[in-house]
Amino acid sequence: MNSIEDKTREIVRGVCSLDCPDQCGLLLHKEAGRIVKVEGDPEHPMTQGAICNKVRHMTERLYDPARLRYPLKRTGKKGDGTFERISWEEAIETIVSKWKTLIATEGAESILPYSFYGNMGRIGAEGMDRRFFHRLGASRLEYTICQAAGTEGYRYTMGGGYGTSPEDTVHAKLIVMWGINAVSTNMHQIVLAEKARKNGARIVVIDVHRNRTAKWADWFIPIRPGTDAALALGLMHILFAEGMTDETFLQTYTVGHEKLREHVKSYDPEFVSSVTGVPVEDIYELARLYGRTTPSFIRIGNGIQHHDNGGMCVRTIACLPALTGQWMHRGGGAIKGNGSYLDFNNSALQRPQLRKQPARFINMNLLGSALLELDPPIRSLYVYNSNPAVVTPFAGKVRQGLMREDLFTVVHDLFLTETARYADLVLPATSSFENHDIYRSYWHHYVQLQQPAIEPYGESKSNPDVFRLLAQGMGFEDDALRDSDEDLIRQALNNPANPNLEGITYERLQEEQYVRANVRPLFPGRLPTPSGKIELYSKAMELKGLPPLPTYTPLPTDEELPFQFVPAPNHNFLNSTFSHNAKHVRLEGEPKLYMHTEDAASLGIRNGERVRVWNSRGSCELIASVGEDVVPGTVVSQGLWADAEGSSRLVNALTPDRLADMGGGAVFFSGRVQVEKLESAS
Ligand SMILES: Nc1nc2c(c(=O)[nH]1)N[C@H]1C(S)=C(S)[C@@H](COP(=O)(O)OP(=O)(O)OC[C@H]3O[C@@H](n4cnc5c(=O)[nH]c(N)nc54)[C@H](O)[C@@H]3O)O[C@H]1N2
Ligand SMILES: Nc1nc2c(c(=O)[nH]1)N[C@H]1C(S)=C(S)[C@@H](COP(=O)(O)OP(=O)(O)OC[C@H]3O[C@@H](n4cnc5c(=O)[nH]c(N)nc54)[C@H](O)[C@@H]3O)O[C@H]1N2
Ligand code: SF4
Ligand SMILES: [Mo]
Repeated sequence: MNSIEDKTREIVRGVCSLDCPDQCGLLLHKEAGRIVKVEGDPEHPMTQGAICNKVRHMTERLYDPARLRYPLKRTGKKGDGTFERISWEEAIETIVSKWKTLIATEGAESILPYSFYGNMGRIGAEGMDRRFFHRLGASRLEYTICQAAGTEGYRYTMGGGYGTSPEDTVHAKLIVMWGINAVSTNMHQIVLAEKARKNGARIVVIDVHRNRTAKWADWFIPIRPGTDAALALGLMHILFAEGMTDETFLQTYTVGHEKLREHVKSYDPEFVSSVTGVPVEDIYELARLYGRTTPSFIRIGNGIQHHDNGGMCVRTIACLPALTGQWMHRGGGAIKGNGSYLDFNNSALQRPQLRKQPARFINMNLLGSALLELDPPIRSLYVYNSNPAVVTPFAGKVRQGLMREDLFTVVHDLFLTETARYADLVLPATSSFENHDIYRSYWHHYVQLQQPAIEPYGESKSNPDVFRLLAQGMGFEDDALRDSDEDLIRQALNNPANPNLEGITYERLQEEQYVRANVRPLFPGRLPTPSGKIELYSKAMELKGLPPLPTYTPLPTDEELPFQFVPAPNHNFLNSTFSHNAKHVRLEGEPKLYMHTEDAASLGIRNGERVRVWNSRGSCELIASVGEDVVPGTVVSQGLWADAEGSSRLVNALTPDRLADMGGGAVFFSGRVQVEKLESAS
């Protein structure tokens, strides 16, 4: 059994459902049917009882007075947030009758589901929902907002989301955190790196911002945004030139190393320095440190791939460990994401064959244009597990789309988010602790189970439950739309195509809670690339019209404005989750804009003053934090803040909705802005 009982209280095991690589094991302390405390489970092999501050305060969110309890219908203007209570029967009937009419008049493609991973539970995020929308024939969403560009880039090099086993990284002697703020976003990688450091490892951080992770590192290398591929190529230049490569590994396990050797001759350290702003001596020092240290490990973050050239940047960095043969050493190599090791049976889970006709795909990063410009138009939007009015690029355009009177919008969430305020109908969602679901990390190798730990809050329902009701309302008779949560879990786990999951059954998860997939070292072995090897030269890229060798391409001109704007995540929120919860907002303080002293001085801006940040797309107001923590010419904000009365903190008002070089990815960090001082209150 996975519950420990005494007379008054109960502790049950749980999983953190947030979109975070660590996917911690939790202990949920219950009293009188409520969760009163959330702690880390010391028995979880990877997370070992440590959890972040955000989730330690999870009860503040679970029982926040603002949490939605019942379905709502809009009574005021779109965006006003005035609603009245209705019953679930009325809500489902309204949706079904609206959709039946739309399907009859304009076709099912006029309906667009919009979701992401606000809850990582697989059957809630990509199970019954996918089945339902396939059967409905709705337009199809491309899930590109997070890691799409980098995932595709990494795949060209390595064949999929396969990297170093995180537990092995304690053996590394050099750890490079490249474009990742792991102290905030992957805290157990920091725990492991700290152990490695005790054994003599050196920690290097490469970032545009001296963030929490950079402050903790042994060596922080500031770099200009969007230039990391040039730095990686400069390192390769030196590795080849100074004979620090592992020729046996290159011959045995890579393709294209001769071509790469020639190609990187043009990336000499002087040129690379002029592009990246990293001094020539530092480029040499880093190359020699990397070339002479074994095992060395690179944690590739999401920051570098949220740029126009992000896919190629990740593909390029992913080539580095091959040059020195790091994959042969325990703890050596790289992690971008490890999700592919734990692939569930997606076709059994999602049932694409329920779709009777092909439908158009819509890139989620282009939601604004999709709502405003598509022809034939989208007439209905169904949002769950996501808050697009805050998280999408060019969010002003998204909000303009959401204002359309003729757009029938349904939002299923735990809170009246900014997106929900534009909805015609709002449906209350259960929290993950009220649900039955399975989880797989995209960093460690454990599969985890969440069984309902508490009753649904108010009248809230889980995602699969709502889709089962909608299917019934639509009159869909398919068995697949009636499967229980447990059926879905069993079907997802049964994946003969992925031997790593062999032996991981529902029963075992019930008993053991955390089950490690049977992941083995990548080498010696064959990769799922076309050649079976690490592709330093990629034919597949060539066929797609991409440069087949790792290449640096400068960012395109966004706008002729002085600053590169990098609106990254913050410590106390998880994307926009927690931005509605007073406790977490207090912990985070104010939305800041980090600026270099010289830049601030040239604009007459002093530390702590309010500034307006703007470009042609929009504007927002932040508090200047002036110092030496960002490279000159770059300004950094942190966090996706909830709307505030009277001023805009919507950083995505400014971000471009161009697509990255690969995967249709988002380019949140490639926009340019101007900054100006607002009249100070004092
Ligand atoms: N506390 C917290 N944890 C989170 C999240 C959160 O919002 N808050 N979000 C979760 C999600 S969905 C994700 S995808 C991950 C993201 O977490 P990370 O992988 O850490 O990625 P980001 O935080 O987007 O960016 C990391 C760093 O990239 C830097 N950066 C930006 N541009 C460049 C560049 O051109 N070069 C270099 N070298 N650095 C650059 C930024 O300054 C930032 O410090 O975190 C997850 N965990
Ligand atoms: N400027 C800027 N913008 C960014 C980023 C950035 O770094 N900078 N990061 C981007 C990245 S990497 C990502 S992943 C996206 C994330 O964007 P989103 O996936 O939209 O993430 P959240 O803002 O956390 O919103 C998730 C919503 O789902 C709801 N939710 C949670 N559980 C459930 C459930 O079980 N059912 C239902 N129906 N709802 C639920 C939560 O209450 C919350 O409102 O943001 C992107 N936006
Ligand atoms: S948000 Fe991340 S670090 Fe925090 S408890 Fe969840 S999985 Fe662990
Ligand atoms: Mo993400």
